[in-house]
Amino acid sequence: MPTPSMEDYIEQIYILIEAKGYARVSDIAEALQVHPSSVTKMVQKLDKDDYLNYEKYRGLILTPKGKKIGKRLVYRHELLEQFLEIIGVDKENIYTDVEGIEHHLSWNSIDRIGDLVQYFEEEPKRIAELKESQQSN
Ligand SMILES: [Mn+2]
Repeated sequence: MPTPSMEDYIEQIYILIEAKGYARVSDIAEALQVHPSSVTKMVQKLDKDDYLNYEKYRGLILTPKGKKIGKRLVYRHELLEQFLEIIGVDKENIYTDVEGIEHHLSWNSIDRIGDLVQYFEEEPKRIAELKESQQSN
């Protein structure tokens, strides 16, 4: 199992590769607001654990294992954003709150939150009802 910090890197590398086709150490450093030397260190660890292949001057690619986990981590982040939005959390808090909780929930909880989001989305009336009940609080 990747640590929370490893998860942040895999998630960000996955997003960069999806968006641009590649992920450079400098792009990862900028996205995660860390020093490039920390990125190099982590990327070497992720390589050793078989999440990616890193060659110093050729860049890096995710292994099938890294891709699979990256996809799940991005899904988890987006799901939690959707969840907080549905329950009425203010827009400006959503990203930071998701970054704070995403690593600390079991996949069991994530799946149940997924059910709940689906429950609301398949019937927009339910979201409206929730909003009404919040207004009376
Ligand atoms: Mn995230």
